Amino acid sequence: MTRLTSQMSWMSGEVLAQADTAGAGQAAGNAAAAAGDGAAAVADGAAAVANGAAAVADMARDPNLLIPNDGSFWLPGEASVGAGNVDWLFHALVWLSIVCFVGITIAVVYFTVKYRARPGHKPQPSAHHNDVVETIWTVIPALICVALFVGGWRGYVDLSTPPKHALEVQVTARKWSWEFVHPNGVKDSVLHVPAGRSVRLVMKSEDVIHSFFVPDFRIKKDVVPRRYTQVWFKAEQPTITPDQEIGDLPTDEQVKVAFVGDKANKTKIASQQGRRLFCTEYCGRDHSMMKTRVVVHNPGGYDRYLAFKQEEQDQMPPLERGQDVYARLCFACHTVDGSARVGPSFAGVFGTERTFVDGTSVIMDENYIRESLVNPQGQVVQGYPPSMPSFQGQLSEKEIDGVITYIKSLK
Ligand code: HEC
Ligand SMILES: [Cu+2]
Repeated sequence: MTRLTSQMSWMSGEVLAQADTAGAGQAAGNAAAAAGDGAAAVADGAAAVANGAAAVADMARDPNLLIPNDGSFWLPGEASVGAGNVDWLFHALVWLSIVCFVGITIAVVYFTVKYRARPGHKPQPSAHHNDVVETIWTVIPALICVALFVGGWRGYVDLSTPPKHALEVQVTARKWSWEFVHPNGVKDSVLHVPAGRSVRLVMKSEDVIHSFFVPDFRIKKDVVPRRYTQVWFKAEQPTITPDQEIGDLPTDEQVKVAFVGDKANKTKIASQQGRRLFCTEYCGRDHSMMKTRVVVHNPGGYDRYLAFKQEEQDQMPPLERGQDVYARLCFACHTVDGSARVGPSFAGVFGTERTFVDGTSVIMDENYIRESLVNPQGQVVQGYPPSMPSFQGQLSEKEIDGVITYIKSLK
């Protein structure tokens, strides 16, 4: 049943996306109307609905999504080893339901007509019980249920036990994006994997419950805060052709720098097609935007992708790096637009006086930001809870420099 529901939600994903945004539009509308600003509410609502329509159009148009035509009425094409088992069970359930439904309906209609009340007909005596018939109608459904259970159980066990030596990718879900971290430290918002190799995803959430779903691979797993969940898959078919892969990185350092700075590779990676990947647990306002793709590489392509990304991330200018860190780690509690979240906003604070709960104060400079990161409980800003976690040992020197540059840049 869960599988059935999941597939239905997969099929109506675009409708849901629209419903989400329409709902948000309505909520915004209500709030504004309550404030006595009817016209603005209508305008807001209309804007939200227009956004929703654009989002749906976007999803349909996304040229990077690979949606081949080998799917059936019920399911998209199978793109992972083991997807066949899931489909077999799904079809067995569907056909079983159809056969039972049609059979029972025909019998009901037939008996209703045959034994209908009419003049001259008395009620027929009915048998008290019949051991043979009762045994048959108990044993056969029981066997069918056991068979379905065994099929489902085996699939579940298979899904929760990744093969040893699988490639491991760390996944972080947050409102409203996915982040994938590869063994060499490369971070990306699109999942890249090699073809023909088992991939194990170790997943966690930074806020609410999300759910990882790749319909073509038939894998789905909740991503939960304060706990790791895992899922694995093995995709045999690359989603791109060999000439859509980037070339080998040159070995000479100087050439390498130029090669990495070259926008062509960046563009090439950004346009590599992949299979649909999205969050399938309603997780707040922009849930429908929590979608990306899985690019499956040809032999060697994954390693070149990793090498390129690593060089690129090494050479990232401080401002971009700071922005990157902010989006990954600070965004949940700090805004850059002046409004307070859990902690104070980063907008326009550099160089201003900060007052702490113990009454002391200091002008925010580079050292103060560094201190806030490694020892946040040392100076707690007045009006805020002492709830900032320490990032000591979790951020590199380069990343701290980046954060400082970024905060300074926010006027
Ligand atoms: C779980 C919430 C949380 C996260 C995540 C978090 N902070 Fe904070 N941060 C706070 C709170 C609460 C305060 C205010 C209390 C205090 O000073 O400890 C604060 C204060 C600060 C201050 C001092 C601000 C001021 O106005 O004086 C800086 C700088 C800062 N955080 C930087 C960061 C950076 C950079 C990150 C990401 C790497 C980060 N924080 C992640 C909650 C958080
Ligand atoms: Cu989500």
